[in-house]
Amino acid sequence: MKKLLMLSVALTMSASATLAQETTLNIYNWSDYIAEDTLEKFTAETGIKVVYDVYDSNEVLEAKMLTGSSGYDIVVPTSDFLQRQIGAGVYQPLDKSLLPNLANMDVDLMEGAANFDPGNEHAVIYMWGTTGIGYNVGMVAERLGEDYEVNSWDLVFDPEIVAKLADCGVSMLDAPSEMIPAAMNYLGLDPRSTDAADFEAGAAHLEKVRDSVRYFHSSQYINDLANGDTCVAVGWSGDVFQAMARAEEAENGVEIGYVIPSEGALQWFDMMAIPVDAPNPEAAHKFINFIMDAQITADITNYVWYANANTASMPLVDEEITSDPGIFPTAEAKERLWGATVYDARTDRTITRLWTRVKTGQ
Ligand code: N2P
Repeated sequence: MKKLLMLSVALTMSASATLAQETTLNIYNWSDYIAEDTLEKFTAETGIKVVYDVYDSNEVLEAKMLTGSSGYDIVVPTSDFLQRQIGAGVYQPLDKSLLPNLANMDVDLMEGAANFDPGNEHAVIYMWGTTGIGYNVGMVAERLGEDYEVNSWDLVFDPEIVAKLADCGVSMLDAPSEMIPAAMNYLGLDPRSTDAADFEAGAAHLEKVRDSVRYFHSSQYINDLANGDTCVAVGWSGDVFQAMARAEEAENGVEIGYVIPSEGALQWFDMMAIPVDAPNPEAAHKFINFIMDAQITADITNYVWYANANTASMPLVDEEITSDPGIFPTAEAKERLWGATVYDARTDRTITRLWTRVKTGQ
């Protein structure tokens, strides 16, 4: 009897050891996009170990997703990319019975996300933001005059103006489906157009300012702005605010501003989703539900300066953030924002081809 009991204890122990070994969650998320303690807290609460990789480009993520067998349990595409990838059968439907914290989410914003994922069947909003302009207040004033008001895409798209800033360093996102439509919008074209001629025009305009652009990159600008190594960056809202915070912390005298230009800007949503071949979908659901906890999401917003879509978290988000129109745009500014457009494969190829030309001149 005693022997039998011991045997069953040994069996249980080895079973739980195997289980612990298996319970690893592989996450692939944007860089600079999570609070310092989020993963630690998740592991403390669930016992699930996390392996966390980062990217700074939807194209890079998409290539991995379309190849399959990425090994990831959670990825965070932007809504337009999400829709195209859902169409390609890349994601599994969520089991909402495992996501009670869905009740915390903002109904209107989730409805907006449902435009890309009907019924919110595959994904939950992680964070959202805008694509605008970060700038070094002092360096720009030195070059354009104290009275120059930074409120327009002129800063990067007017060839004469951007040429005056080239010496202090101008960067643009390496994000063709954001940069080309922004240029189209500047030319008075519909930024949501899918007409090849409009993309040609947008790209041709980018080529006119390209000589004034030091680099195209989607994460390097945070440190460069913060250190005063560059003075203007087309960038994502929270990332520019992180640059602001880093400069403040370094007490280096660098003052950064972020503007949603008066001509309008892209508003995007980044979505947590579970690949169809995720090794550990159960842990993935636990993670999505954990992120939707009011305090956890508030902690992330307070650290990365991105807006979230979690109504319950709002009272826990710093007032400095909720009241900043660069992070939570005013109703008036919202009217000037446009949503992401989902491109078919052919349009996507056009954009990729034009982007190579913009970046390399060929
Ligand atoms: C975080 C960038 C996330 C915004 N660094 C891109 N959608």
